[in-house]
Amino acid sequence: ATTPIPEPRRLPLLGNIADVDAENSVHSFKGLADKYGEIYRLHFPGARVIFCSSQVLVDEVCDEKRFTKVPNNVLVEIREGLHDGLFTARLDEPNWGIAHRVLMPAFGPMGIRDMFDEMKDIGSQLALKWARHGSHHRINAPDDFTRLTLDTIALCSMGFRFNSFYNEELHPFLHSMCEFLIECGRRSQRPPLPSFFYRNQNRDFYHHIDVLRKTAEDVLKERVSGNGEERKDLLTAMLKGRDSQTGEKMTDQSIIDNLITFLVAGHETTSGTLSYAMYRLLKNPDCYRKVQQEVDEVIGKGPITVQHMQKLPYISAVLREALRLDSPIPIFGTCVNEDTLLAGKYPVYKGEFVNAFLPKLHLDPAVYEDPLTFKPERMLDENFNKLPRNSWKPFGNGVRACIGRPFAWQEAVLTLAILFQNFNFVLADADYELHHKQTLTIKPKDFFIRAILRDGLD
Ligand code: MNH
Repeated sequence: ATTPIPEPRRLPLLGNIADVDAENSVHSFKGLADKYGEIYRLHFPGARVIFCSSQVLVDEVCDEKRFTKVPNNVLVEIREGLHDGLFTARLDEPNWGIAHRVLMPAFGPMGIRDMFDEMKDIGSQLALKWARHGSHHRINAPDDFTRLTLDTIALCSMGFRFNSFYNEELHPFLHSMCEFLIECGRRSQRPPLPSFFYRNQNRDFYHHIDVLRKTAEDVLKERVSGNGEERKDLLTAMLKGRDSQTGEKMTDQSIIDNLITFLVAGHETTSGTLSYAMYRLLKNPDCYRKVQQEVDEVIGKGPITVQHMQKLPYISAVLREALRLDSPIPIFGTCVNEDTLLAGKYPVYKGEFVNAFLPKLHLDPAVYEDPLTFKPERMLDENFNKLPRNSWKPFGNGVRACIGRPFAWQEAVLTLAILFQNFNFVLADADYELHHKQTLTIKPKDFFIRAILRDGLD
């Protein structure tokens, strides 16, 4: 016998639009999961979307024979600018396979180690800024972590320095990228009126895409003309690499798509991860002390090296546990290949969208004891490796999982190591309670800290 998937009541034309807060849809989806349980279906004009919130259901959705990523919703809008770049491509588009195979080695352990020195360069700029501001300065942690992650990905992917720590104003490329992403969000929410109604917005939208693509094209041309050719970065990997399967090289257009993709996919996510980790540590003094202890014992006061990165298991566990409680990308979407039953009882139909909903998956009481409590210990390797399949998914799934994961991991571990080696931290507002700001990703809202040099005189 089958069980129908619960569906909230809906309006004739608008479906469930009124059930979802346009500013904070994730919060609405959470509330609906509280009310309707591990699975529910929403209807929107032109699409039906199912949300899965338990490990048992998400585990099935991760079966790539039955479910496939098809860019949906805001990804469709981002495709206007980034085309079949890795993040926004359909799986059957040839450029996805070519770019995936060319880039996998560059994002592997060796490739990432080569980027350590440049990551440390940017991390040191962050530490220097916080040291100079002094212990009374209110630091907007998510803002400065975003400067860090943007400057890091731009430097390591194409040798470009935004110097965000030295400018109050955003670099024109970054300004256009922010405006582009904000407008992608709006476009995915607005009613489908004739384009005439949106002509001003559309003109600006395509102007920002032009700025992004022109800047990336200039960097590409400069590199091809011989400057910086000896760099070991992602641009070099894309220019030199050949697809192991077809022998093909990436086209210039595909290289430009992916350069911008790295910046889009690689900055808010890593910055959100660092912000959530910092928040959790400040709310859990025992864990905070263990991080400081680990840094002092493993690194001490000397220079941080790439060899240290494998020797900080507690910091890794902190990052994993922070991502469990708050995943910057809280949803990944798939599409049903053929009519099938979920959990042997819920019918889903070919072409329907099925979302894995991480804010609930990651609190599944069948997997996580005391799920609301921050306990990095449960994420130490010996425990982490024993978790049921597909119960921790902040990096997505299968061949469409995050290609930048080792990059983000090294950057985040290194940044926490630099910061805890040099500073003590306190909340700038002792009574701060976590709120989320949702853009393309989610990150802490109005989260301010103070940084006190450990051996400083101030
Ligand atoms: Mn990343 C895909 C999360 C850092 C580049 N990333 C994904 C997906 C998730 C994700 C989830 C899958 C999305 C989907 O199924 O639609 N990414 C993260 C998180 C961090 C992160 C939580 C940081 C922590 N990502 C990075 C960094 C880069 C990057 C850093 C670049 C250097 N991510 C990508 C790319 C894809 C992706 C590219 C698309 C991969 C593909 O589909 O082939």
